[in-house]
Amino acid sequence: MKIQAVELRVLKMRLLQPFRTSFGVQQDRYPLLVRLEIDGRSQWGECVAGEGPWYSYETVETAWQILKGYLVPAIIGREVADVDALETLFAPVRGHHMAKACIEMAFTGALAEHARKPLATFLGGVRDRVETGVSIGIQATVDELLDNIGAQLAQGYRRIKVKIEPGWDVTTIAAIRQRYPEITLMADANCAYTLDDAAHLAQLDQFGLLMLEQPLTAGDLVDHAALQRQLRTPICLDESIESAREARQALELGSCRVINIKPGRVGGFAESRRIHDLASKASAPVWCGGMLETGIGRACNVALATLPNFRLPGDISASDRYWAEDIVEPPFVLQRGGTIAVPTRWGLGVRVKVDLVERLTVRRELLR
Ligand code: NPG
Repeated sequence: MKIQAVELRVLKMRLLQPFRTSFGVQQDRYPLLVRLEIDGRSQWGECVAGEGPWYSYETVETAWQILKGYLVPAIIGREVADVDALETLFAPVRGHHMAKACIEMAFTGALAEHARKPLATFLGGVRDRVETGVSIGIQATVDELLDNIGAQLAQGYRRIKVKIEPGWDVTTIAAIRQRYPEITLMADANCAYTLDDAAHLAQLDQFGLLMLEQPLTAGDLVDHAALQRQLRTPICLDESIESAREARQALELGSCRVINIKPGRVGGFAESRRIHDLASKASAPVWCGGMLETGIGRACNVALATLPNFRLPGDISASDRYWAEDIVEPPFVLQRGGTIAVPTRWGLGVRVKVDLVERLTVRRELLR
């Protein structure tokens, strides 16, 4: 597989609703897309880095710089036989897993297409639809949140994740449980607490949450282990798990009982697979998170979520949850039982609407 050229683009896309987390509010998304030219064909990938260094130290700007300065020069004009070879070429660059992941995923899409298989089948997936939940940002009032949850349930979503932060946690979750006693519910703190909040967070145990996601700061596996010992609610780690190494350490230390795998966060599909297998061995379920992706990243997430140990619904909502018009065809739609169908065409499985991408592009560079 010869990588002849790589195009980088940043798009500007307006989210249908602003998304508020403990990091702040997001209204516009600036997805960084890569297009690999391999054997005369285009393969698209999406980088999940955010606009600022809140969720991760990586940003759209740093990813662009690392891609242009280091990762693309390492592969351009080269025969790259497989993902192992690609990972070896990227290994000298420390970290920057989001920048690496978009190339790795596009390259894997090319391999799947070459093998004449849908991405999910190529990765070893075992299902033709994936269960999906929805992630609801922090709202202005509890009533608004309750109405929003009602609307998502009416649409067919089966698992509700709400964002929490100090001041918007125990009483908010109590109100949700009172209105919706039976729903599958979880909370995501995006690193907003410290171990000093353990007794406060333990009050969440009474609400039967599916899990509490990333309560403490990202690098802190030791304090997460101490917190997990004080909670009945399973802790799920997201920001803390940048690669299989942290996954192994977290499982060994007891820092979590569940892992959120985002292929775009951990360096791509191969590293996701390693985390998936480690968790499987430790009898810890995994699920696929989301980063407000366009249909390109979503197609990757859907494919990954077909692996056997993805046993919990993902943050892989339908395209119309995010965008007035997605940049892929067909868009992802919510189907019976709160599921999304896995594309069956070879490779990525969806067609990129190049004209629309062109119109949304705010920055572009072709590297040869
Ligand atoms: O549906 O894609 C989605 C969003 C899911 O809540 C979600 N993502 O912390 O997992 C997260 C959160 C997030 C989104 C974080 C964007 C950072 C940026």
